[in-house]
Amino acid sequence: MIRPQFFYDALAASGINFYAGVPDSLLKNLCAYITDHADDTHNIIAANEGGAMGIAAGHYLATGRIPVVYMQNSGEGNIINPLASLTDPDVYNIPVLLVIGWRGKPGVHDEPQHVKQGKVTTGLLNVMGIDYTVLSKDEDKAETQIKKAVDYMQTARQCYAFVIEKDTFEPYTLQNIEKNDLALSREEAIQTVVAALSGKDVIVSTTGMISRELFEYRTKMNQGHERDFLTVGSMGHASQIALGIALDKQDRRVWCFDGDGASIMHMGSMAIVANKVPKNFIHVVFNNGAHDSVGGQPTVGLKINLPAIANAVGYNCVFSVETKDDLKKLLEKIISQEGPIFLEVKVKKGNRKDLGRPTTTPIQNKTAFMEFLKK
Ligand SMILES: Cc1ncc(C[n+]2csc(CCOP(=O)(O)OP(=O)(O)O)c2C)c(N)n1
Repeated sequence: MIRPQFFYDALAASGINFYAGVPDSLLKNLCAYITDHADDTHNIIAANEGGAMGIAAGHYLATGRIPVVYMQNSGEGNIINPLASLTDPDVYNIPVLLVIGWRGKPGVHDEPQHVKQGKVTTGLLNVMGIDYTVLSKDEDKAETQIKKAVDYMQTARQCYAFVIEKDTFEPYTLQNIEKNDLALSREEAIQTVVAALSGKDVIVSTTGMISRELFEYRTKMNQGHERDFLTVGSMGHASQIALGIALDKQDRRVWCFDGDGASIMHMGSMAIVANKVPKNFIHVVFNNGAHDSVGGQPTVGLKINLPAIANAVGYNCVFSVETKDDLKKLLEKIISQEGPIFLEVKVKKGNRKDLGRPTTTPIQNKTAFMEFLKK
């Protein structure tokens, strides 16, 4: 394994000290090191990976220096457009060093949402004409790779990618943890909301721990899983899936269980929800101000006023709560209100250490959910 400090220092020695990206579990130790060592103007946690490419390109335009964009390979989809129409030699020819966590690498067991992306990770780079290498876990070899990559980017002015396998970086514990003083846990908040639902209601839940906690609660309560569409991938799109359902199934309430990171990733979607005025739509954002599921790196979630944004784009009613009692009272009240409703539940960071993963496959989930919707 290589030390995050070694990688960071090796890039700094080549004049590379600007980072933008979206955190990833495979890059958790590197992201933590960057968060602790680069100041706020040199490490921007972006709304999504495409946005990170834009920030990086802007840095290059302003300084002439090569920036780094870090991401999970699931973010590759979000960077295809900027790669093709911004940084490519056929357009502006801007060099960016991509650091891509390789979830779902063929031969390495991973969750279903990573399998396809893992298979196409390097193929997508090939098709986009991005030269890449798998970063070595040996520091001497990695140093040679870094020198080669920097030489290439400086000469050709083109992007280059380091693809990062599992266990490439040594452990590093984040020191600058942004603590919030909230008391309610996300899991308790999820359970409180689910307990208030009627038997006809359905939930579309977002990527990461939110779906996992929802799944475990249903198991614990012997409720079955057919009312929940667990959006295990497609980060940031749960509200649009819920909208598609709500528009057709107007006799049911459709709840979207979102994260702050996910809702901010494609925030424009809120405007589309509000504009369609689905009366049966309730958007719940469990806001812990962090990308909790991949290491707890900060989002801007608790620094912005999400309900005010929902209000401004036209949700029918918006609420924010942070205690279990207030959440319970509010749920009794909103049951009789027309949507689209936006409910922010401010929660503390962290999860149960023994939290499991869904034991049904995505196809089983889809089939059961569609059957339930027909009833
Ligand atoms: C496009 C994309 N980028 C990055 C990821 C990796 N990822 C999975 S969950 C997650 C964090 C989600 O944060 P949030 O929505 O705030 O929910 P929390 O984990 O805090 O409950 C990230 C970044 C992903 N799955 N997809």
